[in-house]
Amino acid sequence: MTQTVAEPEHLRSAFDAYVADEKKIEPKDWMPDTYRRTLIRQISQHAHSEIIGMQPEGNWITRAPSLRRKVGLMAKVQDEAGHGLYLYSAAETLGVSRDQMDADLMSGKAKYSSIFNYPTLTWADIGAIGWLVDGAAITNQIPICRCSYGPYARAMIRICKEESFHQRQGYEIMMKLCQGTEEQKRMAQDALNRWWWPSVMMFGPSDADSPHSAQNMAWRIKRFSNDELRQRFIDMTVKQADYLGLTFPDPDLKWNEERGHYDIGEIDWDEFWTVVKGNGPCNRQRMAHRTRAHDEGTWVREAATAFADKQRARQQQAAA
Ligand code: FAQ
Repeated sequence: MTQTVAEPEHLRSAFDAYVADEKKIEPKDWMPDTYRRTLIRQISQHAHSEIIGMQPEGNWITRAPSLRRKVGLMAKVQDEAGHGLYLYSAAETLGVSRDQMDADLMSGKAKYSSIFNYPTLTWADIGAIGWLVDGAAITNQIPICRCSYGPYARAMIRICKEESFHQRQGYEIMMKLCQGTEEQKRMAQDALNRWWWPSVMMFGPSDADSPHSAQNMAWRIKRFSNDELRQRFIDMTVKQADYLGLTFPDPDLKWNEERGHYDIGEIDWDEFWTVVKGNGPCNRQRMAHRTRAHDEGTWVREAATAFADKQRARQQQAAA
């Protein structure tokens, strides 16, 4: 990232010291332009991920196997819409408009998490998403509750509580399937087989190939590197799969006594970058659906704006 405006050195060093002292930056505080831009990038991508992430699960609301499962899934998908909204609001405090963020998503300029470009083929995928995708999301996001930017850190506290509930509902779906018939257990295993590697990839490129990590860690936006968080997720999840009686689609997965961690096989980074660059199994479908929903919501945005204008005019008349 290049700095476009020369920034006073004393402001920059005061900022660095403030952040190093674990103090929170608030919207009206001075901040380096690169810090502002990197936060807009990360928070808006995070918001887009929540909104696009509603699609693979929304696909199963009408086909959930019971009323209880339908209620749980609807609540989860609604929570994700809420997370998107807190995050868009947090990004707006940095001076970017919601319209701009929407435009960047729909033009393909802004990214969203690679994981949401995979299809949900069976009900077991809803269990696997809750267990693995929310499990990975929490592992990555709990440290963001201590992020140096106040509005992002505060939004993450509630989001993590809700994600943790989502993870449990997913694991409970997997548990029921694994305790069910042979066919149900096969569905659970098939879902783990398909969602495991994409979940491992969610943490982003390995540290050596992560251009933003060093600066983001210095600014206390990130607290741990992509590989550290990935390892934490793997170590936690292997034990959970053992309890379910499921196995991983990775012959090289094994405990490394010396490191005190599980080793895994080679991650297919070609697949990761293919998906990130827009050519995964569902990228086009996700964007077409999002664009259609945005267009169909035009009248709602216009009506809300007209109503707000009317209220404002009434208040001004009453005050005059
Ligand atoms: N997919 O240098 P780094 C959820 C991009 S929410 C796509 O390592 P950074 C809830 C990265 O943007 C899931 N792109 O970057 C839910 C950058 O590209 P850029 C989302 C990826 O920012 C659950 C380039 O690669 N979570 O799941 C991915 O330091 C269930 C270089 O990477 C967040 O957004 C990826 N997986 O670290 C909803 C958490 N990874 O921008 C529904 C907040 C990397 O230069 C159902 N974000 N890239 O063009 C973060 O913690 C960070 O932004 C990382 C990436 C860790 C994602």
